[in-house]
Formats: sequence, structure tokens, C-alpha cells
Amino acid sequence: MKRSAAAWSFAGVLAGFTGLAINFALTEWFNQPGAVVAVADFVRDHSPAGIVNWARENSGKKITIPAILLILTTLFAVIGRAARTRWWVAVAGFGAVAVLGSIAVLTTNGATVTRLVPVALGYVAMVGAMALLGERLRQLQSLDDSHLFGDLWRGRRRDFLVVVGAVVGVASISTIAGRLFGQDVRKQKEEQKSLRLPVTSPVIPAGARVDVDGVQPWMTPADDFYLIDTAFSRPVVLAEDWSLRIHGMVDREITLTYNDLIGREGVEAWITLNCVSNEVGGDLIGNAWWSGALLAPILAAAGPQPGADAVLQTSIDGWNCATPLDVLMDGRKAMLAVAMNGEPLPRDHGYPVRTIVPGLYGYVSGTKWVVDMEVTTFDQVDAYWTQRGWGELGPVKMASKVEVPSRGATVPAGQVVVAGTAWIQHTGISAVDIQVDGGPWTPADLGAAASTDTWVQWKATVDLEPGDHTVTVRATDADGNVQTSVRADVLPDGATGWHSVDFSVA
Ligand SMILES: Nc1nc2c(c(=O)[nH]1)N[C@H]1C(S)=C(S)[C@@H](COP(=O)(O)O)O[C@H]1N2
Ligand SMILES: [Mo]
Repeated sequence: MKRSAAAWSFAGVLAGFTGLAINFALTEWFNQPGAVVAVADFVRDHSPAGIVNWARENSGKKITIPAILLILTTLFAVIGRAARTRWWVAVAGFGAVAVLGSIAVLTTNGATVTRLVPVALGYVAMVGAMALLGERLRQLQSLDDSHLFGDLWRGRRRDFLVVVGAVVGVASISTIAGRLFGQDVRKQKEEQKSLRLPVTSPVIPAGARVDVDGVQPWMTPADDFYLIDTAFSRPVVLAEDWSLRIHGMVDREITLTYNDLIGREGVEAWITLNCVSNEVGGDLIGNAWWSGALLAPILAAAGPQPGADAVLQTSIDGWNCATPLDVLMDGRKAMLAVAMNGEPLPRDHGYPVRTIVPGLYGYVSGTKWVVDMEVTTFDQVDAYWTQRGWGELGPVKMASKVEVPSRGATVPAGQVVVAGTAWIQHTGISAVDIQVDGGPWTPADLGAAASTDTWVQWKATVDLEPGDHTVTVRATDADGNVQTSVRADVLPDGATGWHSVDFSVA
């Protein structure tokens, strides 16, 4: 009796996951949001700001999908168990799951009813697998006590296990096939390989590096570049399908294709991008050689109307941000980027096109997979993060970081090298000072600055006695402002405060 309940629960879980696997395989193949991802998106978009901000700090993105799968596992087990005596519970229970999935899928960005097809087929797979498994279980359990553990029982148990094996096989193969053969994923890789972009390879400016081991590379390789976005599954967009629509408070609406974009006069620049969520001493920052087209002349061609002060940028995944129009038009190298470090953008960093705006945090400017720009006013719009309590304008704050010695390190006595980075993009750093054990501030040597839009490396050498020490760094910008010591949290508009590192001298 107990065993049979467990067997039916197991069958329910297996049938449920078979349906999820079929849904996954189909949605990967047709490049649509899968039902589980759509539910995760739905949960994120309908959670209160406090929870979303909390989750952002506590890697909520990583636990959302496992949590949904855990809840589904429990639900599938309950459904399977109930189906032992009431078959209609399986039909209705899996049906309820499919209805929830359908609602979530229909709320995804750009949804059409065709997105319901993979949900429906997933549902058919759930009920079908449950029917196959249930029938074998029923046969097995219809044996009376005299047959228990006899040949007949063994034979029927084998039948059941064969069906279990077949169902597990179908589910696994679908999942793996979805991962490997997602049509557009393959096409995208081919496209990225065959693109011949009019871009140059990065050449690190002479003197930019202080050449101290342990300082992060001046140019961040794309593979090491931090990743931040709200997407549970990063969109796969083909350059050949991409277009950007510029509309709203403009004299002429414009639609640009990828070829239009790369046919324009190019712009290339070293630009450091960082996240507003970067804590003091944190590593949500990177510096790359970006290539693309300047945004200002494109916006100018559209002709922003008087009164407009914002550009609402939207990604193909529905995420959006509003960027000050004057910042985009003031002559800085705000661009629609197609390449990073001389290569087409990687999928995760926004392939085929993203926005990069020197001097602003990513959350108000760096839209990945950007497809829409609406010229508007801040009064009229409330973008994804500003709705959740983050600052509207998002200029980068001055910051500096000690990277050598690392925290807790033990270094040999004598001349100790201290080094790191400092930044305030689009203003530029003019000086960096360090302080050891609360003593006087002494100037560090700065690496060459490529432009005001990148970070600078710095280094200093200090003579230290054996024992425990603390080194603190602070920067000064090109206007002579000294970095504030006042500690501020990353919410609402970026952290402030000096970075210190404790270490020992042997
Ligand atoms: N589509 C989309 N673009 C986005 C985001 C996002 O969540 N979705 N996050 C922004 C934030 S908060 C930052 S800091 C940068 C990070 O860019 P990266 O992942 O290429 O480093 O992308 C921005 N662009
Ligand atoms: Mo960010």
C-alpha cells in the first residue's frame, strides 16, 4: 500500500518532467521562452520591489528556477499519487500546471498564441507518460497476494521498469537535444563566425598598465567580463533578424537594420562599464574596446522634439531603461556597439547590438539586445530598475580599489608594492593617494589614461615593518574633487566610501 503510493508519486514526477523536457526541447528549437523560464520571468516581474532588490543581492536569479522545479516536483508527486485512485486528477492536475505555464508564456515579451503550442505538447506528453506508467503500475498492483514476488510479478515489474526507462530516455534526450541543437543558437554561432565587421583589434595604450601581478588586466577579456541582467535565459537574436526602431517624440521615425548600422561611420573606444550594484572593492566592472556606431547622429536624424529629455531603451527580452537624452547627445562616445575587444559581441553581452554610454552605470544605459528606443520624458516613463527604487539618472560615482596585496595576504618585509584601479568614467582620474595604518596620504603613480572614459591603474611602493597593516586608497577626479569617505550602500544610485585592505608583512 505504502509502496504503491510511492510508485504512483514517482510516476507523477516522471510524467511531469517528461512534459517539461518536451516543452524545453520545442522552445529551444523554435527560439521561444520555455514555460519554466516564462514562469520565472512572471514571478520576477510580479514580485514586490523589496524582494527583487533583496534577490539581486542574494543571487535570487540562481535560486528562482531550482525553486520552481522543486515546487513542481512536489506538485507532480501529489498529482501522481492521487491518480492512483482518481485518474481524472492527472488530467486536471497537469492541466492546471499547463494553464499556469500558458499564462506565463503569454505574458512574455512579444508573445503570440503560437507560443502555446509547446505548452500544449508538453501537457500531452505529461498525460501520455502518466497513462503509460499508470497502466503498468495498475497491472502490477492488481496481482493478489498469492502472486507477490512470483514470476508474474517479476514480469510485470519488468514491464513497468521498461516504460520508466523509455520515459526517462525520451525526457533526457529531449533535454539534451534542446540544449545542443537549439536552431538559432547554432545559426547564431555560424553568423558570428562569418561576420566581417569593419572593426579593429584592441591595442592596449602604452603605459596604461602598471605591470604588477595581481592587478586585474587593464583590458578585460570578454569571457571574464562581469555579467548582469534579469534574463533567466539570455535571448538568442540573429543579426539578420535584428532591427532597432526609434520613435516617440521625434520628427521622423527610424528603423535601422544590422546592415544599416554597420554601414554607418564607425566609432571605436576603450570604455569602462560598471554596475550600480558594485560594492566598494567589488568586481562588477570591466574595460573593453567597443566598436559600433555613434548614437547621437542617429537620434539627430530622427529629430528629437522640444521637451523630450529621455530615451526609453527596450531589450528584446522586455527589460528597459531610460537614459538622459542630453547625455546621449553631448558628444561623448555613446554608441550602439556591435563588437567587444574586436570580436562580435558574445550572446551574453548583448549580441548582435547593445548600447554603451561612457559615464553612466549599466542599469540606465547599457541595454543588451536593444531593439527599441522611444524618445520621451522622464515624467512619462518608469523603467525596470527605477520602478524598484533605483536612481533615475545613474551617473557613475568616483571609486578606487586596492587589488595588491590581496586581503589577508602575507608579503615579505621591506619595499611593499601596493596597486589597484580607480575610475570615474567621462570625468577622469587625476590622482590616487594611499594611506597606510591611518598615517599620512601619499601619492601613487598612475598608469596612462586611454581617455577619461576608462579606469586607470595605479601603484605605490611603501617601506613596511613586519606585522599587520591596513592600506586605504582614495582617488581625485579631473575637476579636483576628492573621493568621499562617506559610506553609501549601492541602493539607490551607487556605493561610495574608501576601500581598505588588511594584510601582513612577514
Ligand atoms: N537586456 C538587458 N540589458 C541590460 C541589463 C538587463 O538586465 N537586461 N542589465 C544592465 C545592467 S544593470 C548592467 S550593469 C549591464 C551589464 O552588462 P554586461 O552583462 O555586459 O556586463 O547591462 C545592462 N543591460
Ligand atoms: Mo547593473
